[in-house]
Amino acid sequence: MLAKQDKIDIYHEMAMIRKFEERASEMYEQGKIRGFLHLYIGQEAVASGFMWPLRPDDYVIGAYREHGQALGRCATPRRVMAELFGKSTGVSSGKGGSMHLFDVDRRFLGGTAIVGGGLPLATGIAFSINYKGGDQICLCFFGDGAVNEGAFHEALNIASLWNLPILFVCENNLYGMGTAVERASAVPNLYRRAQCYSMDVETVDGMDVLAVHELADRLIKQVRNEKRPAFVEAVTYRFRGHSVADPGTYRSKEEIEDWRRRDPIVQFGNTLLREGTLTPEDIEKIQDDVAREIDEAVQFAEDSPFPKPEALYQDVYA
Ligand SMILES: Cc1ncc(C[n+]2csc(CCOP(=O)(O)OP(=O)(O)O)c2C)c(N)n1
Ligand SMILES: [Mg+2]
Repeated sequence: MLAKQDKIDIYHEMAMIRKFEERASEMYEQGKIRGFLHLYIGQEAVASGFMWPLRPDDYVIGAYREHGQALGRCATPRRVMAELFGKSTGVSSGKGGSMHLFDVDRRFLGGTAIVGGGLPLATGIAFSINYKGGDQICLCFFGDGAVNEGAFHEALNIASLWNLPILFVCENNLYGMGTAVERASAVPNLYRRAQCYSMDVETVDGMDVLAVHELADRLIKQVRNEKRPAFVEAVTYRFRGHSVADPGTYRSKEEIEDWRRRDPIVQFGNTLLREGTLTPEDIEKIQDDVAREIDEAVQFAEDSPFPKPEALYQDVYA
């Protein structure tokens, strides 16, 4: 059970992630952010619900739609925004950008642009946890598109065979770029793809943060205690295009509207109002606080310098 303050903090975090993404989209249109920008809007309940029960010494791996996950893992909005701007104060010193957020202090080890590329990394991290006799876990996020990559199958096979402490979280937002899951996957119930590797599998409504949190809390404890991998298919939806450059002609207006009615932040806000945890004034104040916090993050990014040319040779692994 979540304490009252935890619920308020989770609501604040989800509202902050949403506002961050909306402002990032504006900054992209103004040419302040370049390259790819994949927004997480609509999927906030997955990042917040899964991240909340983690310990600070656990590890997290994301894919390339990972702003929400990096922010949920306590990377401050100012350092993530600065990274999107390519500034030296960013989480990856301005050399990673949107798809390569990395925060070693918070054990957020990417941000990977290669679809499915995070899964073998998670396997290696979990192997190192066992090798060193630790009791951390690795939480590994990826999209529905990754399930059809060879790396997915190699990683799940080894994780199960070697009893690795990984919680695999597939964010099934029903599309990989413009391709619907049922057009890409012979078995569209993605949890069934993991079931054949002899691990516990679950599905969850990825628009309901309380349901996500309850499941995450239970499975994180299970993975930690049993030192066995587990798999979750969180069914969710991205309200925007694949990237900000996507006109999104492959989805109907009705479908998008249907999912928007299940907006995870609005739903959670309504629950908190109904149970008396928050008043409408509290919600308004949280929204104002979040807007200020993100304004400050944008200002910080604007004011920060670009990396110096000599920084090209720093942080290079050889
Ligand atoms: C190995 C590889 N193949 C193809 C691509 C091109 N690509 C970029 S995103 C994407 C779709 C991935 O969809 P999904 O995993 O469902 O993530 P979502 O965008 O829905 O979050 C593809 C095919 C890539 N980045 N890496
Ligand atoms: Mg997808």
